[in-house]
Amino acid sequence: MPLSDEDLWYCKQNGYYRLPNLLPDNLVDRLNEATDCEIFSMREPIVWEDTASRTPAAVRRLSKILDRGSTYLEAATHPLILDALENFLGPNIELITNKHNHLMVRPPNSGVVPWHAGEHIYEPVLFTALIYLQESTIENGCIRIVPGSHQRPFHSPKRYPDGEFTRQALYHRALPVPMPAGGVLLFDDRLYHGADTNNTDQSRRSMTLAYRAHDAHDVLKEDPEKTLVRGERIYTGHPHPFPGS
Ligand SMILES: O=C(O)CCC(=O)C(=O)O
Repeated sequence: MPLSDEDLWYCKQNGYYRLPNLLPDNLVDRLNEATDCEIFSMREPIVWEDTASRTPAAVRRLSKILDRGSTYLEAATHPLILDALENFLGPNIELITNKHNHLMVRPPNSGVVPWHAGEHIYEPVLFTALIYLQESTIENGCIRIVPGSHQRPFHSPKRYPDGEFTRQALYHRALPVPMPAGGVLLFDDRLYHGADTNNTDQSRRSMTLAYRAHDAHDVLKEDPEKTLVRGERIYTGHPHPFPGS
């Protein structure tokens, strides 16, 4: 569904969009069941909270989530998400498999995600989707974003040295974004974001995925790290010979 001009203006200025509708409960339940199995079987690749204790309770992140069963791809290509992405990326959308493509498990006491921007300011290409399998709250360390920071000057880095971000004016402009289970948050991957410690006794699961517009100037159409999820891989640059020449 196309966003109103005002919503589109607001989201482009601020760099994020929170979908008004939730994914269906049945899909969220199936994602959680699949994730229980992945955690229990400790199937690599995994990022551990603590590499000294490789137990299901120490699984911080399941990597390569799109290789772990069709339910994850079903979520990643859900029409609610692709319809919303069309507002920012246009009609030809690719899902990227060599960026993000993971599920944050964030078990109890899971440590912070340090402040960072996913892409350099001169790479306005990727949109990130966070798909929530469980509710995300201030207490369990929900994501914090700096609205508008995707339009910062070129010289600001993707990451600041340890602890330095919290001394920047940017940090004081950050907002927490609590989300319900089944909620989806889209943001320009250049936006500064980070997440706090999970101070509860439950996990806080969310999938992190990256999307981009099929590039009008991509002459090579088949890239194994890009899956076309909507539209077509058309060349819209200058045709040669130019019609009528
Ligand atoms: O919500 C989180 O824990 C962090 C999300 C994030 O920044 C990521 O997955 O790259």
